[in-house]
Amino acid sequence: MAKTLFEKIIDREIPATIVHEDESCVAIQDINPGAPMHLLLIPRKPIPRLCDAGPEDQALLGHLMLAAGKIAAAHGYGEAFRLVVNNGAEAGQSVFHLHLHLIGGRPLKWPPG
Ligand code: D5M
Repeated sequence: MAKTLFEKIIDREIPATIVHEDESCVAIQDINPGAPMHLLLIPRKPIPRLCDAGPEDQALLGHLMLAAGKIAAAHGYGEAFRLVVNNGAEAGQSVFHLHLHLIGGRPLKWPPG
């Protein structure tokens, strides 16, 4: 299987600004930020979409959520941030390696577009 874009970033084959790394995920700055903080939390495991995750991924998904809160706090936005997962092309997903958008630092409207 060809590596995903995010696997190449994790493997340092493509440059990115890495702001967090642990045994199961990496967080990078989004190349096209939509807010003062716009990070992508990427599991090392290349699950294409959230709907492709299985019961074996339960701990990993929980890890991503908890890591997101800690990373938001480390960036000064621990009390006000948003997590977004685009699942599928029709929902706006463009990179088919599961990732959580972690957004903060400006007022956020609801519902998103
Ligand atoms: O989100 C995919 C996100 O990935 C989108 O916000 C742009 C970002 N992106 C694309 N290429 C790069 C690189 N090279 N570095 C950092 N960020 C990148 P989605 O939910 O799939 O639309």
